[in-house]
Amino acid sequence: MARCAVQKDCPTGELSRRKFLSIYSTLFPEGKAGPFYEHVFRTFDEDGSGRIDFKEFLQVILSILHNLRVFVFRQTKSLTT
Ligand SMILES: [Ca+2]
Repeated sequence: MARCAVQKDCPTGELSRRKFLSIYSTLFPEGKAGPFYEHVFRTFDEDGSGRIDFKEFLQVILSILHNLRVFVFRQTKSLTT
C-alpha cells in the first residue's frame, strides 16, 4: 500500500518542490512549509537539481543510521565507564 502511495505521489521516482510542499501542507497545515522545504532540500538535494532522488534519499538515511549508531555507542560507553 505504501509503495502505491509513493508511486502515485512521485511517479518519476523523485520528489519535487511542488510535491514536497503539497505533502507537507497536508500533513502539517499549521506548519511553515517554505522554510522547512529550504532546509530539507539543502540537506537532501546533493546535486542541486531541485528534486530528491532515491540515491540522495538513501544517503541521508545511511547518514542518520550512522549517527544513531555513534550515539548509541557513546551512550553505552558512558554507562560502563
Ligand atoms: Ca537531486
